[in-house]
Amino acid sequence: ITALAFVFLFLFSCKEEPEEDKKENSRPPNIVFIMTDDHATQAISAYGHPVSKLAPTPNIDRIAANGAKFFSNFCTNSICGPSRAVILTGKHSHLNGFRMNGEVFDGSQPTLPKYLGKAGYQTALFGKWHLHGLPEGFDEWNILVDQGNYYNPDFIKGKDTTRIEGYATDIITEMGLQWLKENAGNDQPFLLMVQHKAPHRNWMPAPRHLNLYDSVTFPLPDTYFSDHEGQLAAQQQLQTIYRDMYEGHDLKMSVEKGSDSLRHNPWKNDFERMTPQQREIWNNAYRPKNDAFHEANLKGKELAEWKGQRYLRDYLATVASVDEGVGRILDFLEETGLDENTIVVYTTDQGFYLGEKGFFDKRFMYEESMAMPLLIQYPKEIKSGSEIRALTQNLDFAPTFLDFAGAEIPEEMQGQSLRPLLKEPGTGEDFRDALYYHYYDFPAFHMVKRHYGVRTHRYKLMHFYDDIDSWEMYDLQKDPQEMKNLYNDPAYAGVQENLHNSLDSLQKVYKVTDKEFAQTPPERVEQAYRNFA
Ligand code: SGN
Ligand code: CA
Repeated sequence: ITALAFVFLFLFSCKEEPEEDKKENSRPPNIVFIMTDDHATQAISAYGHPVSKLAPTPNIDRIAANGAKFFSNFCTNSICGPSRAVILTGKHSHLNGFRMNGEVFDGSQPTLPKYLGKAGYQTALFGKWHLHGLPEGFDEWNILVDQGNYYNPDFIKGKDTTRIEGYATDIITEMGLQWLKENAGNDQPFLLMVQHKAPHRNWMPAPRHLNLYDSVTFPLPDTYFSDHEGQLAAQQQLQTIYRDMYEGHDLKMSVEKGSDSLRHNPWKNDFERMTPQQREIWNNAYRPKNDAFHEANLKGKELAEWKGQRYLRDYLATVASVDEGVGRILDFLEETGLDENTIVVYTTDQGFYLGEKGFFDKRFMYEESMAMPLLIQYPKEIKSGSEIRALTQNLDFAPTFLDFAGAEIPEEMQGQSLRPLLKEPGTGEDFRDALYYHYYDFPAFHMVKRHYGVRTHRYKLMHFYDDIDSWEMYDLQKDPQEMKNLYNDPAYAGVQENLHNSLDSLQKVYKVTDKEFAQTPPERVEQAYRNFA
């Protein structure tokens, strides 16, 4: 009987598939890549951080529920343009040539859209580009000028620059949806990149979200008032919320009670480009809360905490429209049945601080800014609710997409396809034991020193160089907040030696040469400290 059942099963599984299904099943998957700018993992409720519980992201969380959530995904260089260049090339910054924001991306080099184009994909990109120079290799694109503005932003399409009235996040979502409506039904598979400005500085929420979190008190991190003991580079940064944020531009504080004029606001354009009607809605929302602030007459620690709250409320309110946009795209894919054969990715260009160590911004190799949220759904190959703990990086994105597309992964790409992990997450231990990181953007905004380092599952070693020479080492299991620098602690001598060896070998593997360790002339450093203070 068993044998008969087997024969039966065999015959059943050989049953001819209808032509249409066959075509659909053998067709490579579409890829919808949604990337925000500066979206902290702490602000995505699928990751369960206390802040995100008070400002949930139900739509972004759908991707985690439908597919996989990465717990140890990191960037190679925690800053905007460089992360984007790594994603496009699958190569570390020193090989793709875009080490820091001020540089210009060499668009003639091979990139993901070009490889996918050769593999028969149609490709499109909308929103933030920030690689100075125009996108190459995409069939269609429409990009924000430089960093982009939240209100009525300018977009570049071909040779034209056009101001589009409305709210950046909504406009970019709309562009993505419109493109899907017009092109997703074509014969070719597609890569669609939807790249938001939000929640980048200066955190201006949409009109409908201006009061969203006014009555919520967010937990500020235990490390909010850290004095950075044993952390020389952290002592010399300029990205402390209560010291370095601009009270007008960033915190939207008014000069006095009853006034709508902002305190220090060096880039007037963000507010001046609003329409009178938008500005009125804005002022009506902020005036009462600013007046209440003036009445409270806060000083010292209380003032620092008030600034932390204002920052978190605004930041998280800009996330709300991102989440709505993700919901609209997922709804569209589901309604059209496209979700079956589409890989949907949610990520951001790098992590961000929500007050940890007193910080905003990113750049450091500490966890909050090195980490990148990563959620991927693809019902055909990824089980819903998968959890992936392997050490992965943005370096792996391009190889992963090429793998799914059935295209060859070029030898020169330095990342690894995540496809095997997505199919079978396992413990992730054997995927990789160490990650390489290298940040170059100094002297620049926020004055975070140049540094490089290695992160393993448990430890981290980093070296800050250029105008300083300072090592830090952390035991992430015992000290996840990275507060106790263990470098040269005799109890960790063996660990330290292993990390040094691992760092040396990663630099060899990734072809890091001596020219990556340039020294900035001291006068330039001093000048920059004056400029950015
Ligand atoms: C702007 C921001 C900085 C930020 C950089 C880089 N200032 O200069 O705070 O670190 O961008 O950000 S702003 O007030 O003008 O927005 S990145 O995401 O593009 O790398
Ligand atoms: Ca960024």
